[in-house]
Amino acid sequence: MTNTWQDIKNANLVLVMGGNAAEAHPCGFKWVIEAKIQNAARLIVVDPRFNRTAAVADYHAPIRPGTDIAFLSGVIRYLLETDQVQHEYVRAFTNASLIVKEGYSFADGLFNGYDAETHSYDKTDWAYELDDQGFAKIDDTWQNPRCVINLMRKHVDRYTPEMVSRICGTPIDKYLYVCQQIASTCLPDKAMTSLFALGWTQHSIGSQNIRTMAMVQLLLGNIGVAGGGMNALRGHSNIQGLTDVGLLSNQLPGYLTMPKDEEQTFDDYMKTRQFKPLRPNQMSYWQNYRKFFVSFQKTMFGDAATAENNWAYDYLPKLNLPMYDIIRAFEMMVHGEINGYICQGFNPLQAFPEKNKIRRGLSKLKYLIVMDPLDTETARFWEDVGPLNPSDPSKIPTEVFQLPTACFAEEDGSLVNSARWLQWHWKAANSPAQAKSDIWIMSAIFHRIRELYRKEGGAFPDPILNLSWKYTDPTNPSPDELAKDLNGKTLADIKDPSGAVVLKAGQQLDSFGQLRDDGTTESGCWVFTGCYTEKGNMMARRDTYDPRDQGITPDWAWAWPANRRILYNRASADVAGNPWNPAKPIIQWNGDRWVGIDVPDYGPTIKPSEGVGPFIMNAEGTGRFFALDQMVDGPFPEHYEPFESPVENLLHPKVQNNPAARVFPDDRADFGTSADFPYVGTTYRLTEHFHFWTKHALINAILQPQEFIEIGEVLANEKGIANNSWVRLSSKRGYMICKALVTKRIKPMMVAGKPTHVIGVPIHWGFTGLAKKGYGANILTPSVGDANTQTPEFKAFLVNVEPSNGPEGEV
Ligand SMILES: Nc1nc2c(c(=O)[nH]1)N[C@H]1C(S)=C(S)[C@@H](COP(=O)(O)OP(=O)(O)OC[C@H]3O[C@@H](n4cnc5c(=O)[nH]c(N)nc54)[C@H](O)[C@@H]3O)O[C@H]1N2
Ligand SMILES: Nc1nc2c(c(=O)[nH]1)N[C@H]1C(S)=C(S)[C@@H](COP(=O)(O)OP(=O)(O)OC[C@H]3O[C@@H](n4cnc5c(=O)[nH]c(N)nc54)[C@H](O)[C@@H]3O)O[C@H]1N2
Ligand SMILES: [Mo]
Repeated sequence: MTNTWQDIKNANLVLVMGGNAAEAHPCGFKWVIEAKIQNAARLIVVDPRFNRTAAVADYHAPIRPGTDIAFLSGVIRYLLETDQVQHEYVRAFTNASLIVKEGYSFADGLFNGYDAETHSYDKTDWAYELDDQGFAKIDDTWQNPRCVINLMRKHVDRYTPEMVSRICGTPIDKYLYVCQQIASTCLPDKAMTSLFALGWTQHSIGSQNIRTMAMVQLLLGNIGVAGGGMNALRGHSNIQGLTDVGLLSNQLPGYLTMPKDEEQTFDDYMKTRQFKPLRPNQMSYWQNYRKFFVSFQKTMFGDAATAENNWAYDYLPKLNLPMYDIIRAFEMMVHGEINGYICQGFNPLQAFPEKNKIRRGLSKLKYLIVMDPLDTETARFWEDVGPLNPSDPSKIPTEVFQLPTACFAEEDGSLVNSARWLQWHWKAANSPAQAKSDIWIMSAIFHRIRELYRKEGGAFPDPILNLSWKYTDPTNPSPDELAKDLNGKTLADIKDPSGAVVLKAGQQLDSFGQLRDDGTTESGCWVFTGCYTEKGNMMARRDTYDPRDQGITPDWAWAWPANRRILYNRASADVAGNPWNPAKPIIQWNGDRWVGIDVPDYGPTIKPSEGVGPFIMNAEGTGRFFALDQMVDGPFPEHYEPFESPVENLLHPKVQNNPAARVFPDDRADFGTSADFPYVGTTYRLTEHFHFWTKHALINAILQPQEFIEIGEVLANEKGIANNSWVRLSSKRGYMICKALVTKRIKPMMVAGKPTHVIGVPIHWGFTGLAKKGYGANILTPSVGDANTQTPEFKAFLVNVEPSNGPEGEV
């Protein structure tokens, strides 16, 4: 979230599109209700289904899964056509006026630089025109046709209301009503918040879905202000923390990035990371990359990271692919390229696409280690492929080790929530029987591996032998010690230019501004610096003090970065530093400094006249309509059909799908067509279950005991399917037999002139636990990765449905 949960109450319009917050975030959703009560906010839901959020909304507009870019590009066109944009904001805080290089172009569904063989783009020309000093050229008059604003206008021109309606299946009047409502927040004192989750991410165009809405929000001046923002409602309690500490294979902690194969030397690595400012006076905060990186290496390798060995740069692996995501890991297993797998707090047999492929992969492993408090389907994959297809374990060589772990409630620690708050929690119970904490188990594995390297040498033992491990109890580092590591400390006395000691050696740091690139500081994750200081554990703070009652609670836990609650808050004030919305100011310039209720984006004495932009991580200091080379599939978003779709791409039939999405060759053969599978399947969760674990709890198992699908009345009538009867739902990849819930909440949509039916598939059932056995939704879903993140396309695929006699006959 750019903003916070509490801040939602400041919105005038809450748009839930690409998620189902009432169902999946019922606790945080109370702030939407507060917005309605306290601020007379309207709630609009754009979703294929009339879901539980729609049930309490002021307005619901249906949309075909996988078509949000068309919808939102249409919104951008509408805002520009009707001139409902916040002009001063757009000019000051976005890249609208910057001039794009000649080489950039877009035609017939493809951007320039496409290589059909590698399914990837050469992004060199997705850049600004630069002047002699290396600054981006600018045209404040917007006359130059290559100004970002003009290129954007041209790009979205094709998304007329008629075209949007034909692609999305949203009736024109409903679409235009949503456009009007969104446009009403272009006034400086009005804000819309965008709440989204998997309805946007789980597509082959997932990242671009989000970008399109970010562009809408920039046009409206809704980023950085109270009640505004791009608010990703995140999943597991600590999934935000997972991204922050860099657990994705292409990341290091704090959004530093893994070295690539072609970056064999430290100099090569640094060359492309310390972005120089692209406009005069801009911060371009990544200029400090070296300080963050060196401090990280000091945490990892201690005294073994020295200036002489380039801070142990050689110890880091070099990535030879964009990333080793999970779909790729299973692709490699299937081909025998991975033969051991440690599966910690993860149930891929249930959670990942093409269940049969996941199972094939697991069946080829030499060993599988499962660290989980529960008996998961993945740990028992050899027993059963679904409830009805017992397999023959004697044919599966994989040796499975189950290591029972504690769960979060049985340990101290911190969780990072969607609002970037690091909240400390305290152990509530001891773990049962032989269960051990993840930290204990990981430490034990580490010590044994290090012992083996010590004894046997091996190809390159240095990183393992020199890993810094200075914990009081090396067999079980305490959560406090680990948290202090992430925060960071001084390793020597730090002196100012006059030689006076400003920070003594061994002190916990207060802010990442103190980090150095000379080896005198360490920090495991620079964005967390400030969470555990000499004053103590800031994450454990529980003061509800809220100046101005605007949902900024500076003394409740701690938010990264720098305890800033609303990112880009410099943009909450105009060019001169006066709040756009005087009723809900966040920060303002008082003539000497920035004052207000939140921590400003940059130093409090930097004058507005210096023109430093709020988007300090971007080298030009502005928000981006044109994304430069940051997205692999285009600097502007473009509508592509899901890989399984009931219609041709109406904009450019020859480029049907995202040309840069990731599909492995074998998986292409597993796509079905609408001739065999005429309906759109989409998968989602229910309030009563948390994925695949709560079926182990009796109460939840009783609340939602059995696998079912949701199907609209029209289709049910056509197919002779009665409510609560058995059906067989199939895709090219598999089938499930389950109960049908016939509902008014899903209606056919007119797409490209023909009625299109959506079938809803909740995801929660499997073959362990107390609920009735189920096949699991992912028996149906395809292996396709979003071009930028490789998130699977779980939300739009093709299925068929038929009445069935139920599972009995097949057992
Ligand atoms: N009770 C409960 N809460 C949970 C979870 C749980 O398992 N149970 N899981 C947690 C996790 S890990 C996550 S990631 C979050 C997920 O939170 P959400 O993303 O809100 O959850 P989903 O149920 O996947 O809902 C997606 C919504 O998007 C809609 N949708 C599908 N395709 C499209 C599309 O193309 N466009 C639009 N506009 N909408 C679409 C679906 O109809 C559905 O209403 O929930 C978290 N909260
Ligand atoms: N078709 C379809 N598939 C989906 C989705 C969808 O919308 N549609 N959503 C996707 C999403 S967003 C997600 S997040 C995934 C979820 O997929 P998973 O993360 O695989 O699902 P969970 O059941 O949450 O599994 C987490 C496991 O962690 C264990 N656990 C809990 N606490 C601890 C702990 O402290 N230590 C350890 N070691 N283990 C612990 C739990 O017992 C549980 O078995 O599913 C994905 N799959
Ligand atoms: Mo998730």
